[in-house]
Amino acid sequence: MENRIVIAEGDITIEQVDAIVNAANESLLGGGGVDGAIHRASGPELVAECRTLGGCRTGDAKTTKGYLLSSKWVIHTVGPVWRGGSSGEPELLSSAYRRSLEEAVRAGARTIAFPAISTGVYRFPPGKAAKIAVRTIIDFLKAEQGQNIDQVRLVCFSRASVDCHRAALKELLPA
Ligand code: AR6
Repeated sequence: MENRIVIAEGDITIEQVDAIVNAANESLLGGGGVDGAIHRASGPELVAECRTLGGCRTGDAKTTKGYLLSSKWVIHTVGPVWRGGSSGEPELLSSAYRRSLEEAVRAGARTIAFPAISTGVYRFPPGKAAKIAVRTIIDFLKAEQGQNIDQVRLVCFSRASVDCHRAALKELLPA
């Protein structure tokens, strides 16, 4: 399991994986943060395909091609806006990770890179989010469906985010 979950620091748009995950909003029509970066790097055909999808509910995920990206697929998911934690935010964040992994398997992607969904504009506390991300990924990789995935990369945009994910991995996957 150890080498199937990798924590990296950097820009997800240059990841060499079969699929990258986008932390989108329900419109799927683009935005700021990692969503803006992915749309810029993929080119205008990405939003054109997104327009055909009819949006995406919070906690769900939908797949498009990657266009100018090196990854073949973009899996667009929508994490929850943090509203204090009693509005189903943990369950919805877990669902965003799980549905993205299901979409990866459906597309035939064996390597997948995630950003730290909901921890930017949507204000989910990074430590709590990292634990949910790592827990959900471990559970998925252990299950039968997870045998179709070789590697999940958690691509962090700051050192602090790397530290959160390292701590979560250490706690949830003791050596
Ligand atoms: N590579 C990897 N991670 C990144 C990158 C990048 N190029 N750019 C930012 N991050 P956010 P959210 C990190 O705000 O909280 C958009 O407008 C960032 O530091 O992108 O899910 C959408 O359209 C943070 O850790 O997504 C939605 O409206 C993480 O990615 C809304 O923001 C997520 O931050 C979604 O908010």
